Amino acid sequence: MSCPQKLSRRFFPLTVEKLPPDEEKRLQEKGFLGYTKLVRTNPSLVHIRPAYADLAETYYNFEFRPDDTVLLTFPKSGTTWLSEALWAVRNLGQLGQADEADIDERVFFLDNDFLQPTPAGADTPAMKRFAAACPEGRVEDGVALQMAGAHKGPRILKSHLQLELLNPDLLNTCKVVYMARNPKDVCVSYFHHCRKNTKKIFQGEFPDFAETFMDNKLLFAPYWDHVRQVWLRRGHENLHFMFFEHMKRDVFGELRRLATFLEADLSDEDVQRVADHCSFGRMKEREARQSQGRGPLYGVPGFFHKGEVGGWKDVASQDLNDRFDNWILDNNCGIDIPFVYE
Ligand code: PPS
Repeated sequence: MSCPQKLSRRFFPLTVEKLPPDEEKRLQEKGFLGYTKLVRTNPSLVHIRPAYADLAETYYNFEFRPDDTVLLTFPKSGTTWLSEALWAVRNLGQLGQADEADIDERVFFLDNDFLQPTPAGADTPAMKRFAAACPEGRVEDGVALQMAGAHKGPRILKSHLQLELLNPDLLNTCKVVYMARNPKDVCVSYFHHCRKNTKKIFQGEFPDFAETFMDNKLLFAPYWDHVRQVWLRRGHENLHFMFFEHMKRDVFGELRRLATFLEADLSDEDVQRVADHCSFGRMKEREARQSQGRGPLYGVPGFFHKGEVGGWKDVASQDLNDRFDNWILDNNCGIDIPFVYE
């Protein structure tokens, strides 16, 4: 394997700027203590971790290939579930491998280069794999990006980046799957993720978290731009738009439609095997085994929290619910994405 040559690069059409100190201060006052620094794109105001600033153009130029399968999601929308399902559809003959390697070793998580950038010189198993795959690679050019670039494929790749921050040729190049989840449950799931994270990302209370979500100040926000950019392109032949709630209601039917989109020739028995492989119980069990001795998935003990629809009702007051409903009305007006809330 060798690293790809740098071809002529596209100009990244946005700038990336630091969050103004008063906004940072406001986040800290609300309880966002783990990641006190963020950057955001200008003008589209996507909030990202600082390491993104040096890699924005590289992400924008990341080359997709016709045999790639790309999963895009806003965080907490069922990324891990669908990653496992996509991997299983593509690897039905070797499902046992999922017990050996966690999901990020089987599916390339492109965002790792700014979410958990590898320190240069780190002596970790991931760095050893990087050195072997990209002997001339430079850590500062993105380990995950170069590892993915060096893989001969077919690849499964995932990202939480907005569609418009990725290569403009993406949809015309390969199959893209988008999974959306209703914003109320995304918000609750995101809250638990940040509260339980070993990096103590958020130490405040749910109402402050929800306000920050609605204010588009959370990492990867704004939520609506993320979903809207893909929803408006949902008729594209290379795009398959899915909902978390539909998977909950009819996992067999959704996986059957997914397999058809992927042109995977699966029998009913195969589809059922995929469904079983990525069931909540199986995934939770697998993660519990794999996290022993090296910490939980994404630093979140109990990452597989509930995996339900409607968890919002247990944490939000009537007042907060009303404000959320108004926010949804304002933002969904005109695009009418048919979210399911219970
Ligand atoms: S992340 O951190 O952005 O990658 O999180 P993401 O994987 O997108 O979303 C995590 C939520 O998905 C739930 N989940 C599942 N639900 C049902 N079935 C399966 N198999 C499954 N796998 C993951 C997970 O429990 C998180 O939701 P909550 O509501 O927090 O439990």
